[in-house]
Amino acid sequence: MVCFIFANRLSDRAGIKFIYMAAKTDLFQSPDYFNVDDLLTEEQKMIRDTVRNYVKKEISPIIEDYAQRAEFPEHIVKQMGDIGCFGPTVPEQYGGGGLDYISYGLMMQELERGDSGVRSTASVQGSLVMYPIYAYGSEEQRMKYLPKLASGEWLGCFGLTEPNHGSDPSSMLTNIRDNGDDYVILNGAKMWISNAPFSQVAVVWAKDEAGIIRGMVVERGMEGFSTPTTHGKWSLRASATGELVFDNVKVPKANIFPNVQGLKGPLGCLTKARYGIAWGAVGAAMDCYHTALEYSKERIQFGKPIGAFQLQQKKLAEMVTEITKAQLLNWRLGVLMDEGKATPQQVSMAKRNACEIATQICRDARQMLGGMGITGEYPVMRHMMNLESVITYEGTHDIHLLITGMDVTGFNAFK
Ligand code: TGC
Ligand code: FAD
Repeated sequence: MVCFIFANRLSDRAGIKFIYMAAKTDLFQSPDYFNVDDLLTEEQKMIRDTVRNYVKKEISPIIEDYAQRAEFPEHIVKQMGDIGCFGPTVPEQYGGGGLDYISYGLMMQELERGDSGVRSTASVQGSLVMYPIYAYGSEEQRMKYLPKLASGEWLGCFGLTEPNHGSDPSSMLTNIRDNGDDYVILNGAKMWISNAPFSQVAVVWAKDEAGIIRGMVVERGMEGFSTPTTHGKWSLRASATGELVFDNVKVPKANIFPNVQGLKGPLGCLTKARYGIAWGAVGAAMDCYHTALEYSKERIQFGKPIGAFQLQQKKLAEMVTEITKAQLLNWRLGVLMDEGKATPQQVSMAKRNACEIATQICRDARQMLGGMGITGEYPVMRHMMNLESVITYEGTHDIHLLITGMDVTGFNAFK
């Protein structure tokens, strides 16, 4: 409603008519230039359409307003749990969806078509919180946490990055000390943690006395554990970001993951989440392409639609080409994931490619919308700013390039 009034005011002032009002109803249609739909099963298409309809009904009408106010729409957590967006690949006996990786990718594509922050909430919950509990946890840990996380009753977060250790998490300082009883003592701080201010549980990575990285579940309410909110973001404004501060927190030894040690623990989770981002960023790109295409057919300058000018057609043609290439790359990666053959390096390439093309498409779309492109009347500027986080988190653009570089040359540029 707030946005609607804003639209009227803008239109009145500028003397412009209904072209701007069209943005109020989400009429998104996905580009599918190479009939990628033919590669999907009926079930995958149904899952994709369910999430698409959810986004149209529940996310698109509210998200601009929440982003403008830099507020997290907490109520969507339960909604996303209800439609199965949390832990779709986790087995059903733990509350997950038991689905394939292409279905998971399509879900992330549709959520991020709505907003990267909404997809972030689901990525963190499913790939960075539920996945490690499922893959590295004890049966007791699985039964205690997974059903509540899958349903959206609880929200979780993932603490790896520290104030002085981002791209290089192996140098982390957060640590646990064993006092010989049933608890370890956790000290340190994590920074830039999605979902942190609203989370009931945090999956935290810390070094033991031997310097070995261990993962554990820290619960809100444990004495000495706090989650201050990070303010002042120009990106992912509808997603809550915070710190995790541990001041002599007594964590039960029963909360430590028994089945993984070392950096491969958190990096294994990141492979799953980066896979979801590869699909998600394409969703944001699709939304910007669709918006720019429709606008170009309606906006008249020099007596004809701007879409009739060659320069604008070049932008649209390049957008749909890059979206199509990324769709096919993601689909093939999904097949490899389902076959258990995908490598982390392939996932890095897909994440990096999707972020690259999506940021460029959003910037071009914003320019095609002229002055209107900088307003919240259209989703483009919000996507564009969100993607500055997406291209940075889960491994920066340059880190993923170096991962590919190492894979093809055999030389490790990190060491
Ligand atoms: P390195 O010596 O290469 O590897 C250590 C061990 O890990 C294994 N490994 C992986 N395992 C699974 N998946 C991967 N992607 C893996 N990459 C490496 C590796 O085989 C080795 O295993 P082992 O058995 O020999 O011990 O480690 P390194 O210290 O040299 O670091 C390599 C580097 C730079 C690639 C890595 O540190 C890295 O990826 N850095 C980027 C950090 C990052 O992505 N942080 C993300 C934080 S979480 C986040 O951003 C969430 S945002 C969520 C949202 O809101 O959506
Ligand atoms: P730095 O590592 O300091 O990098 C700065 C620059 O140096 C980058 O351009 C980088 O590419 C470059 N650089 C670094 N090393 C090299 C090298 N070897 N060679 C060449 N260039 C290099 N983390 C979590 O643990 N959990 C979360 O939920 C989470 N959510 C996030 C949400 C948001 C909105 C943001 C912005 C970040 C989030 N992060 C989270 C943190 C994110 O993963 C880090 O920001 C990211 O890994 C980069 O770390 P950094 O910011 O410390 O940058």
